[in-house]
Amino acid sequence: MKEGILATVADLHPRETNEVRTHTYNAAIILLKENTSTVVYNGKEYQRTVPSESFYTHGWKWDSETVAMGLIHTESNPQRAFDEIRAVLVGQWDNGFIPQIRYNPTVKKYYPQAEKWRTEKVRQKEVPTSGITQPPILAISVDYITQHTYDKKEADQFLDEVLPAIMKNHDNFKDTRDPENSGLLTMIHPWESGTDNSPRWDKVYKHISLERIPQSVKDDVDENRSDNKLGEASHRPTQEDYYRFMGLIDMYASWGWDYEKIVKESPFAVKDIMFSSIWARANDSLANMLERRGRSKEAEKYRGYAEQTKKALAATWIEKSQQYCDIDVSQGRYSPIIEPTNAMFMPLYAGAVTEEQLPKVLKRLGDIEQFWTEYPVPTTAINSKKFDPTRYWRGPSWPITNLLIIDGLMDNYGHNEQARQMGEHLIDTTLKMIEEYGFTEYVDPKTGKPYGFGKFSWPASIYVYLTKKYRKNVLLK
Ligand code: 9WN
Repeated sequence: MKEGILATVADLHPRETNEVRTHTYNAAIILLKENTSTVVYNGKEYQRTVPSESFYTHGWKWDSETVAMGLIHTESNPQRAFDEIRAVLVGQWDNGFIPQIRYNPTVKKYYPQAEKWRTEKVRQKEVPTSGITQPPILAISVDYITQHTYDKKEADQFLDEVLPAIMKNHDNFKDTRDPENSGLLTMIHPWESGTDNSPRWDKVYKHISLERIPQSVKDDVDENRSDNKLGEASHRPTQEDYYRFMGLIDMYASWGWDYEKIVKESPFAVKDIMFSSIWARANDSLANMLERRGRSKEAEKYRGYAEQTKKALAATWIEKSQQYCDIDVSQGRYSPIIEPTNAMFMPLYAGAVTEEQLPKVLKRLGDIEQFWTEYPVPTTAINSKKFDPTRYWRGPSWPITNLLIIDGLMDNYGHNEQARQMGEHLIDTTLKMIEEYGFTEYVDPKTGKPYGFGKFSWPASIYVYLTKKYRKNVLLK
């Protein structure tokens, strides 16, 4: 077996590789079943996958949307995948907004609990939700699962059922998060990005002074925060991060979740390149689905959004720093954020990388001093002062962000030999980290050591998805 960076599971004897893959694949399917939870809203039962029974016992938006892309490949095709999406949509507010968390009223393990958000006046009465959202993978997921549904008629019926809600959601994103029509979406809470304590937000935190966060909020965090007790505190966001997370929630709740005001006046408002890259691809997916249903006039609008966002993403490239960048737009600012994180590779997922930018992006991704580690892709470059191999989104490699980079390289740039080879390598290393260490939340990018909460649904569903999409031939009967 080869040593070092090129050693992947594919270097094993082929039979052995197939056995490892088949074993992990089967274990993934079992875990997805175990993490299925039934929740009752409006007297109706909904089946959904919780991220992890150890802590995340409710429904999370972007987790469920990605999990559905794995579930479609299980024997329950298409039922469980469709249910997963229905269980996301049941929490949609009247204005089209889809919240990050749909709470299960019977479970209390997670902090913050439902009542902290004070969303009663704006959400569906029977579905307790948070007041912020998460990356817009919904349309990408529904496009994928309906293309992999065995029965085309069933797929079409499902599309007709959910397309109005998806369009409403995209219209809400466009109206509330891009009022200036820049093509890039504004996200207003670190949790919305899905990469909670990423160094990308450090600079923006300077506008949220800890002294001005109400003492009652800090006391509540000190007393009730549970992630750092159920999990290892030194791997989680810091207490100051949590004061800011909860301080923002308290402020927005006191503003009645008025998004016009929040986007304009919040001290935390960022044009996020990862969020926006997903947004661009999601609009292409939505346009594809509408076209498939013969609704080409409506498709044009979302295709237009996708094109606009791709151009806007390409324009965030800063030659001097050799990267795309987020932009702090809080309270009228317009200040690029330069941090060496894996968010800079997300325009690949959108198909926004220009021909001229592509070799530069690949060079950065393939640099063993920065991102091309033994278990890539670290969330923060390993040569950055801020790199921390175990602290959540400040260093570890996560299967979800790998998936976005892999699909970006393979679907959009697969015609480029180097991009394709890097994509192939990333598929193998992502599968390998799961094969070696199980379904853990994230891993140390240098050693592959597992961290975070265990028995996690994301790696399980991503394992199924990547295997079925890229490595189908390795599965043994
Ligand atoms: C807050 C569920 C979620 C993921 C996020 C991840 C983490 C929550 C938390 O867990 O965030 O949303 O409390 O830590 O950062 O991406 O969706 O898996």
